[in-house]
Amino acid sequence: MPFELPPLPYQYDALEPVFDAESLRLHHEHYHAGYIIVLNHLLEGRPRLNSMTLETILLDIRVAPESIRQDVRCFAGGHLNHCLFWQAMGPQAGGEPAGDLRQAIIETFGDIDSFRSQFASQAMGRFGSGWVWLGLNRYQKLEVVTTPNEDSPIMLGIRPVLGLDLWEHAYYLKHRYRRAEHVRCWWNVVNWAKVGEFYSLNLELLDRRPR
Ligand code: MN3
Repeated sequence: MPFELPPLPYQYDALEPVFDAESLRLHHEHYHAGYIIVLNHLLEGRPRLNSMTLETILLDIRVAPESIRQDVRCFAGGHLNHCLFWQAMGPQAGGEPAGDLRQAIIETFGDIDSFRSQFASQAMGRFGSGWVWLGLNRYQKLEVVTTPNEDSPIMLGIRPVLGLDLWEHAYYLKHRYRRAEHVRCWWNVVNWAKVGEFYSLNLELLDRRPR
């Protein structure tokens, strides 16, 4: 079954003024949709790859034949990264994490502000295009990591629960070159309830996996 562009769980103007409607539409209808078109083309007529989840492929990218390996890495990663990105945002969101996720963030980073500043400084430190992530490592501990291009944190053994797109296409219309402003404003649309669900879900997955 070819992949399809999942609709956003909100309207294109729902994240104004953090993301203007035009940026969000282009990002979803042009960039994300484009990744899926190429991904489907790459996987066409390859039943072995098609029988695997994208996570499985990215965990060991060598399962993809060398001739398409680099492209699969980019476009499978791009599709997964954006799926998580859209879902972890929402209108009337922002605020602070709650529940188990809040506890884990405080345990790992000291407090919520220290987490935010570590996330922001890693975002600023990622040269060129890429992503910054909050994710769970195989010891079920939270980590902030960045990835270049469309690499998935899964390739680093990190299961993502929250990610921010650092490509200029994510913020250039609104913030121009000001990545720090993009990161700072973005906290206002983070859907912490959803991120909390991803956290619990991934903890469970890691629980079931033999170590
Ligand atoms: Mn993007």
